[in-house]
Amino acid sequence: MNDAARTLISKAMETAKPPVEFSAYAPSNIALSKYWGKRDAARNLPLNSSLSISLAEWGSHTTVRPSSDGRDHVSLNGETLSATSKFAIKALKFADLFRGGKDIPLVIDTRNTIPTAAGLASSASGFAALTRALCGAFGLDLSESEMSLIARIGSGSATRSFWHGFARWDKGEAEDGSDSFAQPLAYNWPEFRIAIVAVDVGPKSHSSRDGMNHTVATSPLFATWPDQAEADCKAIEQAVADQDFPVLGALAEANALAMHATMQAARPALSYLTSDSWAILERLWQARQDGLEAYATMDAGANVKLLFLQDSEVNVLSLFPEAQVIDPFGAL
Ligand code: 2P0
Repeated sequence: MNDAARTLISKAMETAKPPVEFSAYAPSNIALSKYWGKRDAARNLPLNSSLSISLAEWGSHTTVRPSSDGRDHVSLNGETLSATSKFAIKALKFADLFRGGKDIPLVIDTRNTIPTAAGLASSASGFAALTRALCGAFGLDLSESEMSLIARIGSGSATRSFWHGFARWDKGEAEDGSDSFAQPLAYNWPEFRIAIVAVDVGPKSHSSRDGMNHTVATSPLFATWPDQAEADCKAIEQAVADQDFPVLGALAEANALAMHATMQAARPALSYLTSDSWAILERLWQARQDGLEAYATMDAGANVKLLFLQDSEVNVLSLFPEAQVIDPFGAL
C-alpha cells in the first residue's frame, strides 16, 4: 500500500536518534464544518474538507520516553493502563509506525486537560500530541503540515489539532494521501467564544469511526453530503475572513444538522443526539428569535456546543448556566 504518511515516517526514521524524553501539547478542536465520511479507511482519507477552531488550553499533554524495563507502558490521566485497553492498543499501534518493527520499548504518558464533565472526545488532541511527542523523542525535524499528515493515520480530526485558532483540513485528491493534511488559517478573532453544554458524559454507543462508516454505507441522504460539506467549508472560511459572525454561525449550525440528518437516514438509523440535545436546541432557537446571536454545533455525541461572540456571553450563560465557556484566542 502506497501511503504518504507511512513513507514520510520511515524516511524520517532512517536518521532518527535513540529516543529521549519529550513532552508536547496539542489543543482539542471543534469542527465548524464537519468531517464525516472516508474515501479510504486505511489511510483515514476524508470525502470532504473540514474547518475547525481549537480549544486553547483544553487538550492533551503527552510525554514519550524510553522505557527502562524493556516493556511498553501507557498511562492516561495518571493511571497506568493495561496493555489490552483500547487506548493503550491505539497509542502503541501508532508508536509502531515510528518504531518500524524495531524493539524500542517506550513509556507514553497522556494527560487530558479537557474537563471530564464536558464529555468531549480527546482523540484529536491525543493523536496530535502523541505525534508531536514521538517526533520530538526521536529527534525528527518535521513541519507541522507533515505532522498533521502523520496524525491523520491515528484519527482524522487530529490533523486539525496542531495550531491554536482556525484550521482547515483539505481533503486532497492523491491516492496515497500526500495532499490530505491541515493548515492553520491566519485569522485572529479575539471575541469568538465557544460554550459546551454537556448532556451525556457516559460512553457513546457507537464510535464516530463506526458511525461514519455506517452512514456512508447505508444512508440515502449521504449522496448530497460531500459536495454540501465542501461548499460549507469554503463559505465558513470566507465568513471567518470577513469576521461575519451571523453568517458563520448559521452555516456551522446548518452543516452540523445536515451531518446529523445523514445519520438519521442511515439504515438502521444512527442518532447521537438525545431528547436533551434537542431541548437545548429548541431553547437556543427560541432565544435567537428573541434576539440572542448564538448558534449550535454537535458532533458524534449528545453534547451541544454553542458559538457566539463575547458580548453575548452573559445572555448565553443566563440561558444555559451550566455551560462551560472557552475563549479560543484568550491564552495566546
Ligand atoms: C469532526 N468528527 O469533523 C467530525 C464531526 C465527529 C463529528 O472527526 O475515524 O475520531 O479517527 O478519523 O476523527 C470524529 O472522528 O474519526 C470527527 P477517525 P475521528 O470533528
